[in-house]
Amino acid sequence: MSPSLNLGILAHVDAGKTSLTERLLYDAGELDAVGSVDAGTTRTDSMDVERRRGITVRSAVASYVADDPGGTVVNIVDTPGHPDFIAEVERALAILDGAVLVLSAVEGVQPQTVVIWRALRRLDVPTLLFINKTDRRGADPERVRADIRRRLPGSEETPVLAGSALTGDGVAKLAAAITSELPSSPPNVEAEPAGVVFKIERDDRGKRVFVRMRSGSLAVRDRLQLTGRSRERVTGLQVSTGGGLAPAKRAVGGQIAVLRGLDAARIGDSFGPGQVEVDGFVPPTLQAVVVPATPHERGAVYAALTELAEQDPLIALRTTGDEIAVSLFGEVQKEVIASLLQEWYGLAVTFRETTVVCIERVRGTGQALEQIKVDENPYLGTVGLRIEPAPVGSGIRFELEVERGAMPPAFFAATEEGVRKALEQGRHGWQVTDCVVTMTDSGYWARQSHAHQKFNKAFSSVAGDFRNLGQVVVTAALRQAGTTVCEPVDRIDLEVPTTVLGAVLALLGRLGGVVLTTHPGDGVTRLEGDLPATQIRALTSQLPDLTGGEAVLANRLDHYAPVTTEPPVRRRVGPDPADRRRWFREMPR
Ligand SMILES: Nc1nc2c(ncn2[C@@H]2O[C@H](COP(=O)(O)OP(=O)(O)OP(=O)(O)O)[C@@H](O)[C@H]2O)c(=O)[nH]1
Ligand SMILES: [Mg+2]
Repeated sequence: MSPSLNLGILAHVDAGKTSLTERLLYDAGELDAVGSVDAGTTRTDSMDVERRRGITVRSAVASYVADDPGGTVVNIVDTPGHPDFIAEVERALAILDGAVLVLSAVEGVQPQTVVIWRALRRLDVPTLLFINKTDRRGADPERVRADIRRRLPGSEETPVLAGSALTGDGVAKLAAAITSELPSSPPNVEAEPAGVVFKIERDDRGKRVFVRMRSGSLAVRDRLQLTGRSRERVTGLQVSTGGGLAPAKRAVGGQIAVLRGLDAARIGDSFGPGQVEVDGFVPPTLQAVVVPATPHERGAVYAALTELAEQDPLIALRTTGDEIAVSLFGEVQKEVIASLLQEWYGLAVTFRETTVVCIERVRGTGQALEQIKVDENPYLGTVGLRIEPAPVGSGIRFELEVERGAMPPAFFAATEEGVRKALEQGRHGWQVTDCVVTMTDSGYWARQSHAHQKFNKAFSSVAGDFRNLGQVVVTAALRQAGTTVCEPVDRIDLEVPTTVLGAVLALLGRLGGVVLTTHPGDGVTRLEGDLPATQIRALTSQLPDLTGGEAVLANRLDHYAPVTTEPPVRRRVGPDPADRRRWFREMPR
């Protein structure tokens, strides 16, 4: 069995990753003709939206057999370059033996080049650099080499090659370097089976789960337990060979396999020992509400988005009442989600404006009580709750100050459920977090159990009573306690030419940023600071002019901070438990 080399092709958007993948496949004899991104005919940009837009959205795998004595199977993972799809790159990083970082001979080092370079160094992935597009007018590989030495620390060691994906110039040398310079994974069958899920597709037969095998061997009919999921049987198996995916009896360490039968699988799931932890990228703090073109398709849109979220775990769905909101990295992602819903599910949607996702933190202590049959309480239950702030990052804790045996466990659980539901929308409509809710009072009417008497809801408490009371009481307590709306603040890492440092600092000041450190370098200054996430878009739109396109910005969520101006409000969906009388009228037992 041949060794495998799982090779990531990474770069800033448009540097030529997909074109280079196509050329490598062609040179290796995998393709009869070289496809073109511009004509929408490449192997790895296979989704309609990718072909139409000419950008890569999802990572794709294509393989060839290298011209080396071992007949190494090179599995190319062609990744997206647009920052909205950085999550795809993050997932790819966890499975690589090596990488080719592509640069344009005209544009040189671009912001995403630096972001990806840092991630590759952090994870110690052996990397070749390829300066592409040397055929283009304005190409200056020597300038780009100097740029690389200056802006990609550590690049003096892993080799820099140059050429053109379009003409094929220099690509044979790159192919040779891939096998001679980058380490491959020998077939590893002895150890315990281990692997990680890095991609999921769906077709009419169900999920296709892409796994990078780290060790051991896996066969059809084996039962596999992914961490945190139930054990499932592998019902189908393909492995990547030169020539693409082929049905196989077993997959072994080093290989990329596509498994069927694992219905519970999600991207990022793993099995067995020795997993690589990838961090450094962060969840999105933007969101937009998805509006179905026809209201009655809301259910279908929700179901479709749930499936998409499985393939892209960072499409986090939030539903509040009738509204479906998705979390986002940026505007292009909206367009891609809309296209996917149209193409795969025949559903037309639009998006409302993108907003940042705030949270609410509890300010003081508040307490409220509803008692059975007192003051118009229509529910057969007594619930008293106290809410108070808890340390940042601790989430919501529910505790009991009443005896655990005072009520059936289901009634406590229903109270907690109501509490958590109500805290999804605080006084300003944002998720309330970092608090402790303590149940101080409880009471219920026991189930009628006399002979000949059937269960009678009119005289017996049910879980619904406590779900409703939990919402009403915690909302009243929260009103007393008060909340502070907090907005996401990003940690920014910004590199600019030192000549324009003053202007950049002034801009950051105007946008409400705080500079924490500055590191002067060779002609450039790198600074770290904090900036409210709402201002990132303003920063990225003004930087190119200010810095002659020389700025390199990376940003990630750092913390939440109280908003200093008028707090943004998110429209409440559904009845407000703070309006007690109305709630009692509209939510009958
Ligand atoms: N002249 C020239 N154009 C190239 C070369 N390689 C790619 N291109 C063009 O550059 C554009 C982007 O190429 P892609 O291969 O889609 O780049 P990419 O890095 O995969 O882009 P994303 O996946 O969207 O980040 C297309 O118009 C290509 O035809 C090259 O070597 N020379
Ligand atoms: Mg591409």
